[in-house]
Amino acid sequence: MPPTITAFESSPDRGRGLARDMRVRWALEEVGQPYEVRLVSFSAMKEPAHRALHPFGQIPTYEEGDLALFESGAIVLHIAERHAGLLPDDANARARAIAWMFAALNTVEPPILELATARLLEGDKPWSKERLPLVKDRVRDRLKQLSARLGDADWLDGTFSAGDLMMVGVLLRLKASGLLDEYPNLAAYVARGEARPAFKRAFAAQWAVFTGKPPIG
Ligand code: GTB
Repeated sequence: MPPTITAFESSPDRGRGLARDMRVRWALEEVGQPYEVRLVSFSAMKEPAHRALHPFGQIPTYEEGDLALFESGAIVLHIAERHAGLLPDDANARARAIAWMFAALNTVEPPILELATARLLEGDKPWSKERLPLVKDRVRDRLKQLSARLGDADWLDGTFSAGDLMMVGVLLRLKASGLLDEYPNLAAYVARGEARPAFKRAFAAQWAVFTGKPPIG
């Protein structure tokens, strides 16, 4: 039986691939594992049946036999550990790839989420105009540091790994903001991730949920 993941029945991003099921789909495509998707509505996510899988009433979840997981990072790590293709064989390189996964989720993603909150949930507050530039600068700080580390390399630590998958997945949220374009090597890094056949297959699958059609182009 293939694993089953959950995704938004109706994604607020209108199929742009920004919800976190995209990372899980991408990881499964990279390792060549088939999977099934159960679509859940916002209200179903808060019901006891879904909360039994995800204590915070969110997507994505992952069910495989008697294993149920939540948290996109934990799910991608599980997939990467069980199947070849996302973590190097060398023990030290493997540990570094996992460190990049944590860096993506724990160091780079928080200011990006803060920016989304500032824009989407606090945009109408009287102090919003004053705060937004500060929040943007916190994102820039992280991008500058990441850009310096990546330099002219294709990937963060040698070959493509789950660390890159997670980092690209996190940075994608910035595409519409224009901030990524201030760091051309990061914009090119994200484009390299998006150009991977496994990314394209994952993107097409989540796009079809929203549109009922394959992506254009
Ligand atoms: N830390 C958890 C993980 O990494 O898995 C976070 C999971 C999470 O935030 N899930 C969101 C969710 O279920 C969907 S991805 N939200 C519903 C709820 O909390 O009730 C976050 C997301 C949502 C929408 C967009 N978008 O529209 O662009 C992007 C990302």
